Amino acid sequence: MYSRAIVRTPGKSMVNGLTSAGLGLPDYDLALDQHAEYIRALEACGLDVLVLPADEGHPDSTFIEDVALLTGKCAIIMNPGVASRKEEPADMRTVLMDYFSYIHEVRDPGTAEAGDIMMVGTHFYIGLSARTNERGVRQVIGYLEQHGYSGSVITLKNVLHLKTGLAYLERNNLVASGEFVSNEAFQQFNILTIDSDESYAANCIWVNNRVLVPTGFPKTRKAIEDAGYLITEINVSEFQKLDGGLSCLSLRF
Ligand code: CIR
Repeated sequence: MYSRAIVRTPGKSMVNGLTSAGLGLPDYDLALDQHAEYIRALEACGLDVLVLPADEGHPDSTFIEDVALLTGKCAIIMNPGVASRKEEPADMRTVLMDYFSYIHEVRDPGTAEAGDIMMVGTHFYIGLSARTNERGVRQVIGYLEQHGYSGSVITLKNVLHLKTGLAYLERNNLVASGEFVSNEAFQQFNILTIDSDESYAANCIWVNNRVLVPTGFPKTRKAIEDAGYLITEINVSEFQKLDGGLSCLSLRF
């Protein structure tokens, strides 16, 4: 169960965020409303939410999931693999010191973004991607092993981050889309397959026995409901325009 989350308010500069979505520019005021609704949904799941102020110098900084991995025993501050996001983690040590005794850092030449890391109990699947390189993966696994955790590597083919196409819903249930559905590494899970026309919804999040899913993906909603979960739908259309999904918008711990 999670008790806390950390989010970062989007800045006006989000219109300059990185994207390959081809969905147009985000509407800033609508994004602020959607972000507020997201916070309310986390709070309704029982989380105490720390809201960090907007960081206008970094257009993608609202996607705070990418800058740290938070576990039950330690935090690992990431080293983003794209120039415009490189400095985003700068204030994370100060923020995390209030909650974690052990704080590690991924350092150059290693790069890693935590959107590429999926936690399943004490094991962490780490995507080797355009943003997370082999040196970064090795550093992350080294830190995790210091605390009794394990890690393994999944090489990505098409998606931005590992969790762009995967979400672990606890109780052995794994939401998967595209390249991950038939991946050998995941066949021990009960896979809830997401159709390609709803692939954006594969980025959903389990929060204390409820699953938050993006609005407008009825097949995904039904598949997750049928697996026995309560659902909260949240409209995050303005973040989708920047290739960001529900998981990217918070650090949950
Ligand atoms: C980026 O390209 O870095 C942002 N526009 C989107 C980050 C999405 N984060 C995630 O999937 N964890």
